[in-house]
Amino acid sequence: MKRIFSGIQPSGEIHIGNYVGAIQNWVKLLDSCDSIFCIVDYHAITVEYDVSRMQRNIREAAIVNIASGLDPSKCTLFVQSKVPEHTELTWIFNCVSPLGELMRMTQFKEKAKQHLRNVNVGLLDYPVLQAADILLYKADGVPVGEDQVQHIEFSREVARKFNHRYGETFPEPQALLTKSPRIMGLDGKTKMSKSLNNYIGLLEDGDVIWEKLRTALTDENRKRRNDPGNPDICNLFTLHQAFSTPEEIERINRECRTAEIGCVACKKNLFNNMMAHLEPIQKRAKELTKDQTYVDSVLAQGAKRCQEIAGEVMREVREVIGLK
Ligand code: AQP
Repeated sequence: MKRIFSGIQPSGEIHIGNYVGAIQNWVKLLDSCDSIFCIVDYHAITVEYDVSRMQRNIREAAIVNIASGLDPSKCTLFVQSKVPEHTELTWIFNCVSPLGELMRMTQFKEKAKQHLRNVNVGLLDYPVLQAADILLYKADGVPVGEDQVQHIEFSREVARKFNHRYGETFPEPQALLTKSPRIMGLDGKTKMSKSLNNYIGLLEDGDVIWEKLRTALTDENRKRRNDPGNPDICNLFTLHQAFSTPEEIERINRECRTAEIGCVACKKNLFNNMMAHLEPIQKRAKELTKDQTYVDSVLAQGAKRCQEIAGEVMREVREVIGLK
């Protein structure tokens, strides 16, 4: 059975970009892969964060993931900092990682601009920690959104460099994408992101979601109701593709281009489909919130299994690098 690994940062509310770009794929792969999912708290501390909210964010990330369909009997879910081998392997990978490549990473450049007063080494080293996360479990596949493809490419390079220097040890993992790998924020300008106020949270109330959709940017060139629109450049059409049926997507595509449907009706349609999808997740999340013991036990079992795998792989790594 192939192994997949993927992570999510406990950096705020999990949103429909995370869900459509990554979590849906995680759920789809559960039956065919040995699936390991990680709440990557070490990644989340590379930017300024509210220390008092961290544990709540970690717990909420676990709850949302389980409620979204990550059945704990079919996968392993754990918190990164509970397996210290992640940081140990990061150091070893630091010593084969090209600095120039790290400085050219798109996410680093964007984050460095966003956090001018806190361009720390961790921000630069983020892809190395990510390579360690993945390779510590010798994962074959990494289901992620498009924003992470460059980092997976980097992980492949780290595996190649390590193998070249020390002998064949790690597989080269493949990025696995969904059919909607990049969801833009409601402003239509930047990627939907927890750390930017441009998202629809998976657990948000219907009236909050409707207000966000109602005011979301569509095709900017469509000024009046009777102007034809262009779904190819409309962010909300991307969301229809994630939440509506193929027949509806086809109809919206046609009726938008001929101005038969206006943006408000199109948004209402999307809202109904989105809520039909999110309501069962929200209901399950409410139940899980009341059953903290269960959520904690899922994370504890996950950490136990990962400590075992990671311990094994690190023994092998220490041996091949001459530090046994
Ligand atoms: N907008 C998105 N569209 C598609 N996939 C996305 N992912 C994130 N945003 C989108 C995918 O979700 C997984 C978890 O990523 P993350 O925890 O880094 O999510 P985030 O919302 O991007 O988090 P932050 O804290 O706001 O981080 P930055 O600012 O770094 O983006 C990944 O598989 C990701 O690809």
